[in-house]
Amino acid sequence: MYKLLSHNDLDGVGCGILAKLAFNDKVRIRYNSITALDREIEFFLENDQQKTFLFITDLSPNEENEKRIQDYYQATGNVQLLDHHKTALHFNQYEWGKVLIEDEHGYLTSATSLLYQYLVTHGLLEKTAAISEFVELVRQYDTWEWEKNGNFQAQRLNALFFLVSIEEFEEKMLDRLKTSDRFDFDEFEKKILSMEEEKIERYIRRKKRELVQTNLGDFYAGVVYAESYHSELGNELGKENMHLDYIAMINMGSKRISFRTVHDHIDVSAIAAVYGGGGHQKAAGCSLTMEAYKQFVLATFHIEPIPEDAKRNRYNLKASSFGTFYKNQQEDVFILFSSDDIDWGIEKNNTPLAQNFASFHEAEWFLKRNYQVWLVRDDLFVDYLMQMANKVRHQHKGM
Ligand SMILES: [Mn+2]
Repeated sequence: MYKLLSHNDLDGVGCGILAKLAFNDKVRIRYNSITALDREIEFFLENDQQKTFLFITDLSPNEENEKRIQDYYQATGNVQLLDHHKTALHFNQYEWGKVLIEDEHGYLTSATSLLYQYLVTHGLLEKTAAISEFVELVRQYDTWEWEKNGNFQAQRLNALFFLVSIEEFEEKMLDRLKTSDRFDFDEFEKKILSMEEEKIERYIRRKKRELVQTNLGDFYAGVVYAESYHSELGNELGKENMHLDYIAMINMGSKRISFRTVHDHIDVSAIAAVYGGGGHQKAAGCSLTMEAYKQFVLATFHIEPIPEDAKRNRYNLKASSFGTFYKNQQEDVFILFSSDDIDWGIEKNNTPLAQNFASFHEAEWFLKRNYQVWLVRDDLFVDYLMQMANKVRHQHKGM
């Protein structure tokens, strides 16, 4: 018999599907949240016969269970942990641990891709085109590589995963992987997936208007309350707010925070670790501990969301040679300009700031981080220019 304890996300359930393909009814599977894993391990070690082979995928046991598993391994040899999280690398010290972030070809791994490789090399599962395609979609989704590659099939697979129950998803995928030559969605799935995509778009549009900006330690963070679509939302908010180091998405119901960054120089797994969580460089999470609550909820509760940059302007454009106009909540007006396209400067309420910048983006980054500004709409921009023109005319009359 086999027992698989895996994560309850797409990558974790991908492992369960592979295990069922390999072992059929000889495997029992439990999908767990990060916090529920240790209970399951304890239950397994207390209740299972020593003949059962234990797989743990996409999740890390705590220190106590690490020791218990080592004892179980020494007694039986029946354990394999497979993971790709940076925070799990210490399991490589055990014969039963294999944690790999990047494979020998330089591709980021996922738990599903690691288990696939394991099962195939141990002769437990036969490679097919359909299974390989499925595993690759899961890997690209989990590592976010799909975005770089424009592989929307991967995003759609994850969307489908959330549209149906885990049992239904498993059943659909098992049936497809056993019978099809290639992996694809059927017509009905394609229809509901396109409806779902529209729904996600509307959700993200609403959340963009709720994002607040705050300064925590050395970092500038965007904070938003969100229960769903964390990957899509965190990515979109991060890209629209490049001046923020990371986005923190708070789920009050489950008392958890998800962290996302779009920057290569920021490691959100280190930020999550401060509050006892973990994850990847660009995607991590932690429980909403009292400490985290104070910093992310209490300290940001009074902050107003910053309006989005105006999107449909024809005149007030970024990096324009006429200068670009911004405003903040205190009604200060900022003009970002360059007289020679080399040095960029900022005027605040007609008074130049001391700093100079090497590019428009650097100047805007500074402005957005320090003054919480947004690009104003054309009509406000034109109003402002008219006021200035009036002033100039009056000055001339007075002369
Ligand atoms: Mn994973």
